[in-house]
Amino acid sequence: MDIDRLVVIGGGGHAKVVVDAWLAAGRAPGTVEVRDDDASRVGRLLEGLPVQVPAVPPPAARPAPGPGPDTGFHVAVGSNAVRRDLWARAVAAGLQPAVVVHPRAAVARSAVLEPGCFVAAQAVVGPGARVGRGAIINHGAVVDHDCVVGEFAHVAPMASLSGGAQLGAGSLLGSGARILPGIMVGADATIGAGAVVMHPVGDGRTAVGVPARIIEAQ
Ligand code: JB2
Repeated sequence: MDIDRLVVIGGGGHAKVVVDAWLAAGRAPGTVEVRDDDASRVGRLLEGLPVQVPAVPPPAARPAPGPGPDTGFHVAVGSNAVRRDLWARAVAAGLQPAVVVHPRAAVARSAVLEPGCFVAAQAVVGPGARVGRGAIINHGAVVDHDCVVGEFAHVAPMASLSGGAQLGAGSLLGSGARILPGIMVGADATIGAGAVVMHPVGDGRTAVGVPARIIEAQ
């Protein structure tokens, strides 16, 4: 979806990154608004923009349908579970999800970016790769050729998936962690910062270290 106005849902650190990516593409500050459910954030400036409540804009706060700018929403919250919930609320309210890609990310022509995902500055998404809806590819992360990042997953800064690797829906690949070629990590899994995943990791598991080993829940 090509849009020329953006509603950013979330008013914390990740929202700053998303707003910056939007503005870095040369768009005017008046084309983006920031919304949060946390009333204590109202009026605070986020990258120069005042935070408004509630997170999902009520109909009266939306542009009238018809000719004029097309508006999309982007949920900019780091928690995969919260991001998924806010996404569902926004879609139920009739809003359209928008992909946001920093102009200095490198996304291959044959990569697929599903609705509402985010690709940060210096990130790479290789040929044939797929990034699921609502997923985050954070600063400097690498999603190599033919990899799959599931919906509402998060590839943290400087983390990487080598060719053909997979990260399941709702999973976190921690900062600087690596998944070696063709290895699969399941859904709702957590890979600790700096880990090197050499063997498959099942749904809901946590793996840490080099080589990565499964640890039980504390
Ligand atoms: O249950 C919730 C909820 N929990 C947190 N419901 C709703 N509606 N909103 C929730 N939030 C919102 O997430 C807060 O109101 C706030 O907008 C945001 C949390 O902001 P914070 O700055 O704590 O985190 P973040 O999610 O923006 O960023 C985290 O994830 C990024 C990927 C941080 O860890 C960053 O350092 C990281 N880069």
